[in-house]
Amino acid sequence: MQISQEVTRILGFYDGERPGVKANLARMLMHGRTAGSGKLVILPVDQGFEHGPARSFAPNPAAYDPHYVFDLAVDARLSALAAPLGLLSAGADRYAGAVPLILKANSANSLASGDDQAITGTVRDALELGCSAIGFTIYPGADAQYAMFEEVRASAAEARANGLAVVVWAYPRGGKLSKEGETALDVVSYSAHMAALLGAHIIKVKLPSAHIEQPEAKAVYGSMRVDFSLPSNRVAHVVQAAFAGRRIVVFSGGPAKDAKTLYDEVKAIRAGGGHGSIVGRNSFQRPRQEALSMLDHVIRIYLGEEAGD
Ligand code: FBP
Repeated sequence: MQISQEVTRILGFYDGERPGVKANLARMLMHGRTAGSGKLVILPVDQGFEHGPARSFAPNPAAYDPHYVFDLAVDARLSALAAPLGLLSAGADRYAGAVPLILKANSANSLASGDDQAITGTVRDALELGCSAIGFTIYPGADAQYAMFEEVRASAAEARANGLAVVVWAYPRGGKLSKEGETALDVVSYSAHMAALLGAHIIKVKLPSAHIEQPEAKAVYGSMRVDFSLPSNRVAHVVQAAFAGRRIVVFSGGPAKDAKTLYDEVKAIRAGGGHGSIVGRNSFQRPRQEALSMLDHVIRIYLGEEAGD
C-alpha cells in the first residue's frame, strides 16, 4: 500500500516519533472511506461507562450488542472504533483486522459525584487486542486533573515505547469552570494545547462555543481581530492551539441531534482545518440504515464530495 502525500505530510509532523507509532497512525489514516485524505471518522462507544447503558443504547437497543457496533464501524468503513476493554474484547477476535481499534483506557461514570477517572485498560491489553492506539480522557479544570495528567503521561510513555499511538479526549469540566465554560473557546483550545503537551498524537475535543470563560483571556481574544462567531474560525483556533496544526484534532458529535445540524458542524470542522469527527451517539443511537447513510454523508463532506462544500 502506498501512503498518500497528505498522510505522509501529516506523519512528518511527528518528527522523532517511534516508527511503530507512525505506522499505527498511518494504519488509521489509510483505513476506510477517508483513507489517504488526512481525515478521520471514528466511532466511539464508551458512553455505556460514561452515561450508563440505558441512556446510551435504549434509543437503538441493537447497540447493546458489541458486535453491532463493530459491524457499524466496519460497514460504514470508518477509520477506527474506540471503546473500553470489555467491549473491544467481545469483538476483537471475530473482527480482527477489519477496523483499527483504540482502547479507551480510562473511564468515568455518572454514578460518581466528582470528576475523576479510573484506569480501566492497560497498554498490555491494547497490544493483546491488536489496537492501533490507546485513549485517555483528561478533565482540565477538575480537582483531580493533576493526578489524571500524571497517569496519562505515564501510560502514554509506555504506549509509545510499545508503538501505540496516543489519543487524548480533552474534556474540561469541574473546578472553577462554569457549565458554559466547558465548551468555551479559550478553555477548549487551552485543553487541546495541554493534551498536545502531554504527548497526545490525536486530540479529541468538543466543538467550542464563542464564549470566553477566563477574564484574563477576554482582552487577548478581543485583540485578535478574528470573527469567532464563525464556527470554522473557532475550529481553526483550536487546531492552531494544537501545535499550529502539527497534531491531529478531531471533534466530537455530542448528544443526538438532527442530521442537518450535524452536517453543518462537519462542514465547519472541514472549513476550519480540523482532521475529522468522532461521532458516537449520533451514529449508534440511530437505526442502522439511517446511521450508515448519515455517516456516508459525513464522509462525503470530508472528502469534498457533497454539493456546495
Ligand atoms: P459522542 O459523539 O456520543 O458525543 O461521543 C464522543 C465522546 O467523547 C465519547 O467518547 C464520550 O463517551 C462522550 O463523548 C462523553 O460525552 P459527555 O462529555 O457529554 O459526557
